[in-house]
This record gives sequence, C-alpha cells and structure tokens, in this order.
Amino acid sequence: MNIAQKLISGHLVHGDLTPGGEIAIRIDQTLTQDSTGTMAYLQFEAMGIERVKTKRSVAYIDHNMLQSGSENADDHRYIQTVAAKHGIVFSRPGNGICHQVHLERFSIPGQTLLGSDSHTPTCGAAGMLAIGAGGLDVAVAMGGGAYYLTMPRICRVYLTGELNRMVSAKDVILELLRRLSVKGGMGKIMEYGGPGVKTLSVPERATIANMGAELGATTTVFPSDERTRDFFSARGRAGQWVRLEADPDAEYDEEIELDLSSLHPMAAQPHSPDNVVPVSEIAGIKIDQVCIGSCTNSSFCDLMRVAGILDGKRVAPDVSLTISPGSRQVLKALAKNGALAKLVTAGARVLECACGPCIGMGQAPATNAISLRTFNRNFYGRSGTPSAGVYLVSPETAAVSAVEGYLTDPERHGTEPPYDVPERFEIDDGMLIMPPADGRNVDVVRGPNIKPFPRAVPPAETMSGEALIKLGDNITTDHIMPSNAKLLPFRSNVPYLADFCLSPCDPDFAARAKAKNGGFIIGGENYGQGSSREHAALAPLYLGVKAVLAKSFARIHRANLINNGILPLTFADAADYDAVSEGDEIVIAEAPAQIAAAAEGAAVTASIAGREVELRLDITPRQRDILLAGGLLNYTREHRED
Ligand code: MIC
Ligand code: SF4
Repeated sequence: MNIAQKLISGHLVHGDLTPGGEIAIRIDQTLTQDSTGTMAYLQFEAMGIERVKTKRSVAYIDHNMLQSGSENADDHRYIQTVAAKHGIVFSRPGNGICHQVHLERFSIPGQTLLGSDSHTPTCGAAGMLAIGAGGLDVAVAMGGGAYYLTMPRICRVYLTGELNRMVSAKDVILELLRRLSVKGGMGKIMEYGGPGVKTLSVPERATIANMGAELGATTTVFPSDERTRDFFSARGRAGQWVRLEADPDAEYDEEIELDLSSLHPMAAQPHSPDNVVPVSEIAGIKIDQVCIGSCTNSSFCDLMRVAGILDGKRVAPDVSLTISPGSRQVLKALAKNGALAKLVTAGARVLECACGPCIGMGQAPATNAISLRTFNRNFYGRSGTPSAGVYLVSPETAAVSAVEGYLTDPERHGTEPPYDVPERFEIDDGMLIMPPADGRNVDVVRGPNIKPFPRAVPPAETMSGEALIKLGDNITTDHIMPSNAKLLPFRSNVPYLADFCLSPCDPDFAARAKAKNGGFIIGGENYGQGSSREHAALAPLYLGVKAVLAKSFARIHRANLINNGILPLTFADAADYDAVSEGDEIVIAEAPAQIAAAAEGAAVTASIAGREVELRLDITPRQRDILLAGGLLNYTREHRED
C-alpha cells in the first residue's frame, strides 16, 4: 500500500479504497481557529454533547487578533470557556498560527486530523492524514462522528535531486501550481516520494503540504522517516514518532516527476496562486511592501534564512517589511540566537505570532501597491486593498527583494548564509491551557456579538426564484464571504456578514437577494475554491439562496453547501451555463423527490427562463438524507453517531 492507503485503511469505518466512492474515516484529532471556531463551537453546543470524543482537540486563537472593538476579545473569551467546558485544549493568542503550532506540539504520524481551516493538510508533513473541512463537519468529529469524503485518487509526486541554494520548498509547490493549476489536485491526495524527499526537512515539507490546498487537493502526505524523527526529537517528542512509509511495490493512480535540482525561484502573480512564472522573467518590478510569515513560511528555518540574508543590510527606503513568526517557539529561538536582532536592525516590522496580513488583519498595502508575500493566497482583495497587486514568493526572494526595493531573483544575488538548527528547542507549553478533567461547572461566556446562526430547513416542494448573479470560473470563498480586519470580527454574526456576501463581484448582491426573497447563484468551474469558511454557505443561506448552479465545485465548499441545506447543482451541458442570464426565473418542481432520485443517479430537471434544463446533483445516500433533513445539524440530531 502507499502511505495514503495505509492512513485511510487504518481509520476506515465505511466504504473501500476505490477512488470515487464514498468513505468515512475515524478522526483522532481536531483543530479549530478563531475565525471559524466560534461558529464550530456554537454548532457543537447545538448538538448537546458534553465532552469531545477525540484523542485530542485544540482551539487556536490566531486569526482575529486586532482588537479594535470588543468583538474579537469577546469571541476569544467564548472559545476559551467553551473549550474548557468540553475538554478542548486552548492555545492562547500569541502562541502562534494553528498549523505551525499543531505540527510542532501535537502532530502524530499515522493519526488523522480534521481542522476547520483549509490549510490543515500542513500536518501531512509529519505523516498525518490531515484534512480541512467546514466547522460543522469538525463539530461532528469532535462529537465522535466519522468524517465522510469521496475516496481520492492518489497521485505520487516523485522527487529526485536536491534544491539549489536560494531555491526553496515554496518554489517546489509554486512549480506544481504552474504545471497543474488551482484545479489540478481536485479529488486527489498528493503523496510525496522518491529520493528527493529525504533532502527536505519537516518544515520544508510543511510548506509544500500547506499549499497543496491551493492545488485543490483533498490533502498531501509525506512519509514519516528519519527526518521526521529528528523533527520530533528536537521538540522533545521522540516517543511520539513512528515510521510510516509506502511499501516498495505500492501503486498509485497517477504520477508526477520533479527534479528538485532543476528548479529556480518562482512567483505567483496577481490574483491567483497558479499564475506562476520564474522570478527571473519578471524581475525588476518596483515593490512597496514585503510580508514574510503565514502558515506557509514562518518556520524557524524560513526565518533563519531571512535573517541571514538581511544580516548587516537595511530594508529599501520605499519598502515596508513585516515578519510574523509562526509560533512562540520559533520567536523564542530567534530571540535566543540573535536572529531577531538582525531582523529588527535591518528594519523589519516584527508582528505577533499570528496570521496577520495573510488574512487582511492589518498591513493592507497602499493604493495600487505591489506587495511580495510568502503566503499561500493572493486572491483579489484579500490583502484589504483591492487595487494592490500581490505576488507569492519564497522567503529568500522576499528578503533579497526587500533590500533591493525591486522584485529580485535571489539565485542571482549571492548565496544564503548557513545556520544551525537547535538539536533541542526550548519546550514551553505555557500558552496552552489544558481543559479540566470535568468541565461541567465551567460557565461559557457569550459576548453580545454572538447572534443566532441561520438554520437550514428541509427543502420546499417547489424551489423557485431568480438567478441572482452569474459568475465566472474560480470564484473563491474570499469573493463569496470576504474576510478582512473590518469583517472578521463578525464571524459570529452572520446577519451582519451577509450584507457583504459576494460584494467583490457585485456590491448590490445582498440587497438584491433580500429584495427578491432569495434565489439562486450561477457559478463557473471550481466554484468556492480556497478557504474552509462555512460563512460562505451560511451567508447565502441567510439571504435565502436555495441552490448554486455551477460547472464544478471545490471540495470543502461543496460539503459546506450540503451541510447547510443548499443544493450544489452542476450543469450537465456547458451550453446551459452559457444560456442562463442574471434575472432568469428558475423553478425546481418536486424538489424533495428529485433530490431523492438524484442519489440513485437521476438528473435534476429545472426550468430556467421557461426552458427545461438538466442538472446533476452527485450525492450519496447520506448526503441525500442530510439535504432532506435540512442540513447536517438536523441530520446529526436525528442519527446521533455515538
Ligand atoms: C484562509 O486562509 O483563507 C483562512 C482564513 O485561514 C480560512 C479560514 C477562514 O476563513 O476562517 C481557511 O483557509 O480555511
Ligand atoms: Fe492563517 Fe493565512 Fe494560514 Fe489561513 S492561510 S491559516 S489566514 S496564515
């Protein structure tokens, strides 16, 4: 078996390993972060389960860190108290970004992890099966329920050679995005193998696993080998390391080869992570901002390389350089070995250990500015400045360019100074609060910003309404439910957020949806790519959206729609997408019966502007029951999976 098959078969509770079929797996660990966590815990509470049933569940605070009003602090207090009540570890604000901290402190090779964040696959770097999902799926997993997904195809990425100096793991994944696009990993697990793997450390593997999410992959897995063992023992966790490798005769559904020594620095140009070209082709662009950090590139090794490049130099006068360390462990190690002083001396603006500018929590660039970021997403508007052009690059490219003031190819600019990795990092879990053995007496504190979340209802006999908006391909969840410093504080207030639904595409969308009493959304390919945020389903639900008709859907968003009782319909014939216009009247007659028949493979017939159109609703019997029950929450209450 390959690694993915070993991980899945070790946790399988339903289905078999044939790609395309429905499987269910047992979840050992869960993680939430604060911008999705508030909703996930409200939903968990609505299920009425006293204590989590996982081996380990952790609630991180890392996204909603700017406290310019009481909302974020109120939500943090809610999460801290609800975590204590239900047996969940609480990672305090300041402890670091969920994926970095989870990898350092909680990852265990061979276990499964479900997280309410699309970059949860980061822990695949340590041989976990780590999957991102909507908050409701994570809430069900905390309650002991299995996680259902489509058995992915397993794609081996066979690595040979070794990275050249000034070329880094970020360039590996950017090259794969260039080759495969943001849709290239859909329905797949990317499993890395070959002799090149051993040349990559766990933090380097984490960068690659993290951005597998941008390929649209279900997850990414790496073997757990000697390099993994070193990572664990340097963090005082040698006892938790186990070996996990593919059998020598393992088979794969697909294979890609990549010679690491052939790679050069790459950059993803605005506004998509797959708009990738070699840095050398576009070098010389004048830059205004450089942001180093995020769950993709904020490890000790990343920041040591940056410190080595910046040592004795100064950030260019027109450039603002920010650095966000991934965790307190990283920041302390940099402080102890003097690298932090080098960064500060060079003129870096050192931010707290959190997502920060990656999710538009501050550091919005100037009008029309060019920003180089070591992050994973450069979707339109995500930086907080719609007119800004964001390029995704490696820490090396970012650091060299920050000094030069222009996008600069680091390979043509010297070589990075070597650095030592501590044999043993200082272990300090003081910012992790363990839950009491019995949480029954804990009072959960709810702030005034927590508003009731919209609940789905069973489908009406006839679904009817207008096509409220017609969108193109690759619409992201940042389009559907934008996130920035002004909106993130309202993640527990869907009625407020809903007014901004799809605003980057059409500022009048929400008002129109309200005036028309809801209706339908028309999308192109890969609708809902990007984040796991359930709010991209909850806001449309609040606005009365009954179904999304698209050419294809991204995995997590599709599941979020079903979980919230919204039909994810696809056009059987692409010409029908071309024919539909905004304002067309759409009617789906006998909706419950058509949903039931869809689970048996029948098409769904709709009338669009008087024409009869065939749509597909590829659902399993379980998804049929969820839709007919009016969403996963109702379904779970009816079928408690203890
Ligand atoms: C992101 O990177 O888009 C986020 C913010 O981490 C999201 C989660 C969210 O929207 O809260 C994700 O990746 O799932
Ligand atoms: Fe945070 Fe950015 Fe990572 Fe999302 S992608 S978890 S916002 S650092």
